[in-house]
Amino acid sequence: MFFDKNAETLPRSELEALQLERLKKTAALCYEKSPLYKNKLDEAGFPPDKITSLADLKHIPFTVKEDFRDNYPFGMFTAPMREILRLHASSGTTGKPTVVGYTRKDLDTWSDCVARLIVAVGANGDDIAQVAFGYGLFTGALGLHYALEKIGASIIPISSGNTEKQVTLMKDFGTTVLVSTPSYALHIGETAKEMGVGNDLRLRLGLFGSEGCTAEMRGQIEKSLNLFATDNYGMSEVMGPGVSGECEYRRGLHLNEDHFLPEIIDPVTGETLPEGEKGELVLTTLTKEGLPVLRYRTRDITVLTYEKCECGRTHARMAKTTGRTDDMLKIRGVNVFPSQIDSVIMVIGEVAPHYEIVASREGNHDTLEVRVELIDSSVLDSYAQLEGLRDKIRHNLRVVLGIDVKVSLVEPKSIARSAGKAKRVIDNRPK
Ligand code: DLL
Repeated sequence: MFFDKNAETLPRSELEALQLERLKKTAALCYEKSPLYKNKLDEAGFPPDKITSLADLKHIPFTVKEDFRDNYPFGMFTAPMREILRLHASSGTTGKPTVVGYTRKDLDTWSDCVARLIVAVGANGDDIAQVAFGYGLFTGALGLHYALEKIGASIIPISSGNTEKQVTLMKDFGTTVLVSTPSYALHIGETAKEMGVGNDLRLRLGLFGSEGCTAEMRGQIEKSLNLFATDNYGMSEVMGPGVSGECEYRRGLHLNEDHFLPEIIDPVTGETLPEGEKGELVLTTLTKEGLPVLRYRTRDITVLTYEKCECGRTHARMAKTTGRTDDMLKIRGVNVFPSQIDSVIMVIGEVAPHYEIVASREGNHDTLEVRVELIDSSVLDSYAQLEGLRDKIRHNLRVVLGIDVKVSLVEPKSIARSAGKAKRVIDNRPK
């Protein structure tokens, strides 16, 4: 199903012509209205009038998260404040939040972009959608909210948290679509089971995103909530949700390429990589007015394919991200991505899908501990059973990671649940 079939199935030559025209416009807007971009482009000796093809993109300098922080709060905006209708912000682990602003047209484009993605997985006007993302400065809740409104769904703007109430309303209101982070969906599923209402729910579709979700974790969510789980991706700096999302075939996430121009670069050298190679995703906005970005380094690692999808969409697809360049833990010289650990834990039947990863330093030696929650605490009474389970997890982790990891099995319910993005990594090593 399509929200905007024409745009979503544009032949590639027409799409590229449109992208080039929009790229020129966006670069000119940045150059004219933003001292930051004027300086960047002048320093690179590449003012916007030099752009003649999409290949010229590589001459444009990158934009990074620090640019937002350095220009806090509104220094990156290219529209006057009276034209900015909405502000959102995302707080990182350090420093000032990144602040983003939207004009009326930006808000309209945003809800169109998200609407495309949710219609692509079958959401429609008959749905009752429970938005369990946190409403507020985070782009997730309002991003999905206005798109659901646009397609005519009935929205329950419950926000995140208060999980038992989530389950009660889900049952009483006959919620058919759940919108949340995948980790919160797992927690909702667990709570529904404890409340004994698992079989009374009418959920059919999960619109998840905002954090990684391995295939194994998706399997867990689908089993516990009995729904079709789909993934959508985005970031505040570029728009919020609505950058890319799966269609019903779930073979990668379609990028709204008429609004965002994607590239894959080598995160170390910054060189653009050819199609099919894995690297860091870089995005340029093509239609934004309030806060356009040129070559924003997302830090997310993925791979793009331009092959036409079975659903008929022509827009490039990105693979589910395998992690962020800044998520990666370097343990004794080996690169470890939390998603690798996730894929092991999620398929071990005796443990819950809740875990923590703790990196420490002993002398000059980095160590990694994975704390996993048991489903049944009686295992703790049997040394042989406990050791057997610990050995199995340790072995499976060694196969995937290539290094030895300490595995600790902890009491059921002892690892904190998250109502938003799960924070699974604790890095105690000195900086
Ligand atoms: O998380 C926007 C969003 C909200 C997307 C709701 C989808 C649904 P930020 O808080 O700025 O924005 O975080 C952006 O989250 O660079 C990725 O590292 C990560 N991320 C977002 N979506 C996904 C996803 C929102 N589907 C950062 N899979 C991004 C993996 C994701 N990581």
